[in-house]
Amino acid sequence: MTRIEGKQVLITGASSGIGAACARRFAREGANVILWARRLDRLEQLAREIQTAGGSKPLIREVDVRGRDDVSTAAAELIEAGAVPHILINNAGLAAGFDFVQDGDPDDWDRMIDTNVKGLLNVTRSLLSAMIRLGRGHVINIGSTAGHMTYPRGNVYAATKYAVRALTEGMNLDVQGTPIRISSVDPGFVETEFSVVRFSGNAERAGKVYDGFRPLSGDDVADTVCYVAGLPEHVNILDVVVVPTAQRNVYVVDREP
Ligand code: NDP
Ligand code: 8X3
Repeated sequence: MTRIEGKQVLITGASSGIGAACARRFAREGANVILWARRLDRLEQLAREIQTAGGSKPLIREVDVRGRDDVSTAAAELIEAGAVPHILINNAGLAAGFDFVQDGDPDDWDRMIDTNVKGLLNVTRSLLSAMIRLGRGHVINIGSTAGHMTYPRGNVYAATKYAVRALTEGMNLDVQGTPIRISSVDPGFVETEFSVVRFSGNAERAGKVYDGFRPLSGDDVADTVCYVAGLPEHVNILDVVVVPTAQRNVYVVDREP
């Protein structure tokens, strides 16, 4: 029996990439996973896959983390049903565009700030009080190496991930006096749909981001998240940075020619 078995684990942005990998991994560990994202068809497919592999039936719901009312309603339903997550993985996020600030599209800025920062706040605020009332809970924020160092054209995306780092620190202070744990897992390059989304569906351009080296997979990050979540309750990893071996800092990468 692992420390994860039987726990309720809410994963935002579970329809793809790191979130979907966490869903599969936590379900395999015996957790009851609760999966939120905007693409319900993807969640339905993932839920079927998890059940076929022997996992418990996931609770799925179409939730846009930017919609404060929608998030509150979805969270209230979980609380009402006695399904307050033991573990909340704040993963939903994106990069939109790759421009200098002077050329940037303010709509891209809004999407990133509204999702990566305000979305994370919406979800956390809707559930943290219930976790505190129950005297248990672990919030794991998915940050980024871009929350530790910026890179050319990374401006607003990096700013959102710096904000996630500040929120991890701040939330940890906010739960002072409770047994709640707040952690951050900060990956470097992970090959998911992230770059396809950033480049508005241009898969060829997205693929070039990972040319000449072996990036992390969603499963690699899920391993780290699972490790952080599975530690004894008196142990908390505040922040872990996980990168491909070839990645030397946020933008220096050993690439095969
Ligand atoms: P993907 O694009 O593969 O997955 C992003 C997920 O976020 C999708 O499931 C998407 O679901 C969901 N999402 C996006 N916007 C919203 C929204 N408004 N409401 C709810 N869900 C939303 O990328 P990754 O798996 O790589 O990204 C996951 C997290 O990891 C992000 O926070 C990202 O910043 C972070 N990260 C990624 C790295 C990488 O190199 N890939 C490195 C470091 C951090 P849907 O569209 O169905 O709503
Ligand atoms: C995503 C990492 O460097 O591709 O957080 O922007 S990067």
